[in-house]
Amino acid sequence: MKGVWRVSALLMMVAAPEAGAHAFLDHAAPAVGSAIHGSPAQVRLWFTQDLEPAFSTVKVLDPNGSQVDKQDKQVDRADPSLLQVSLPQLAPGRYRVVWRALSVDTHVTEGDFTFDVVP
Ligand SMILES: [Cu+2]
Repeated sequence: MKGVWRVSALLMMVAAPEAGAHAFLDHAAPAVGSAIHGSPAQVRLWFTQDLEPAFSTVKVLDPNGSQVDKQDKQVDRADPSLLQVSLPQLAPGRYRVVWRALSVDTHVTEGDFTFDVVP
């Protein structure tokens, strides 16, 4: 699989025995490590648990590390396990999605992954 993804929940799994209940990234659109033709309108992250909207964040960084999303991140009201942010038109390149999720179980997980925009 291309691209890179990291999740730093290991520490918390040791610290909290009910670690299985954390909000882990289930899937995303664009998918983790994917290459997509054309610029996506938004990035959507589905977690394994519902999120606390006020403390859950997602940023999209361009190949220079600059934040390019519209800074309008939100947790979907109908599906509180879905965190999303919208994007302007993106030039071809590798983008990094950096997320931090506060689950309704009060635990925090964080991670990042990349996707490629190809012409
Ligand atoms: Cu938890």
